[in-house]
Amino acid sequence: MGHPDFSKKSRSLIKKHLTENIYEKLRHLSTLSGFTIDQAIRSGLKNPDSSIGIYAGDEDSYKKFNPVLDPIILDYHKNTNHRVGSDFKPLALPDPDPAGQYIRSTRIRLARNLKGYSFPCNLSLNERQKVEDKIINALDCLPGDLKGAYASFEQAEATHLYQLKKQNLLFKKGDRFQEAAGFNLDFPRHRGVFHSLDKQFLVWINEEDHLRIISMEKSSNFESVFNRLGRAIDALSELLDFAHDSNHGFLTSCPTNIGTTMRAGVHIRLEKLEQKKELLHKLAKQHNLQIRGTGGEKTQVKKAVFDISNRQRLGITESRIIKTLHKGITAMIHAEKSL
Ligand code: ADP
Ligand code: DAR
Repeated sequence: MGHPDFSKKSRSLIKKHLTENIYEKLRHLSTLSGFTIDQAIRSGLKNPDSSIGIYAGDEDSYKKFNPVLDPIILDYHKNTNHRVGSDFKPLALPDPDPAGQYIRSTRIRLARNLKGYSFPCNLSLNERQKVEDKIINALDCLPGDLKGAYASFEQAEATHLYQLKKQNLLFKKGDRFQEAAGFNLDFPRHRGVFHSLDKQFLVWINEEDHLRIISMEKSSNFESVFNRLGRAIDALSELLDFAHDSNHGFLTSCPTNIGTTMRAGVHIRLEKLEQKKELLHKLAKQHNLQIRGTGGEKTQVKKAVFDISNRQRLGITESRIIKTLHKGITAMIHAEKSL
């Protein structure tokens, strides 16, 4: 097979950076788990509107395919390395919306993959079960307010799953980008959601990464949400080994998430700024924030409620991300009040 035939309409980074020379270099290679470049780019080939178009099938993908992954990482992150340590030192931050006029909820998530296992788009059923079992055993050891229950998509009581769904705490089957990449193989087998008793701490198992570690509150209390996540990742890091390298930081299925893997965001109602989109986008750009709909990635904004989160994940510490978000959201609330 010659060079992959990306659609003329495609503007993806994989199309931009997978030159004929690089493809010739990579086409006969496979990673330690047998994953190939052709498997990695399935999604970008099938979905011309992909922004990235490639997913890693294991940690070795970042070594074997680095001739194309590194240019993509530089293009997306404007940086190629994550030579900063992790920083989850507890923060003291003033509440940016103490009267609760604007911010509906605050959510911070991390992605992690277990060292030595294929990533979710490249997992056999047997391996996926081993990943699920390993993570559940670690979650059983969490202390204090992180203690909770696991809702397996296959075995949990329907009422339990229904309750979690109603509270928007479950994840759905992968979208068409993830479907084309192989993330939905055997769905919903060996997938599920762990939640603390107060439902402010969640772990999604075998979604786009082995773990999506989430701290969230229907509040604007950045300090409480961040400090809970810090306690959780410190505990889980004692129990599990995560895929990581000194250059890229923590390794994820999608190259957009490497480094800290952190997306910290709020759902915030900004009725006046919705009528002044150019000002809203100017403020987002100034503070290096991204805007999406509240229904998840690539969804539309509804009723002037925006999902606003950090853009930078690589080459920055976790506490710097929160401080950046805090400063940007404070500026947006100030602008909203002054309109
Ligand atoms: P991520 O990649 O961080 O998981 P998505 O935008 O795909 O981001 O969101 C995943 C799910 O989490 C969606 O159902 C979305 O509604 C929910 N979510 C994201 N941010 C928040 C938030 N600040 N408050 C409440 N729910 C949120
Ligand atoms: N939809 C894929 C991935 C974009 C980044 N989002 C993730 N990883 N969920 C694309 O190439 O557009």
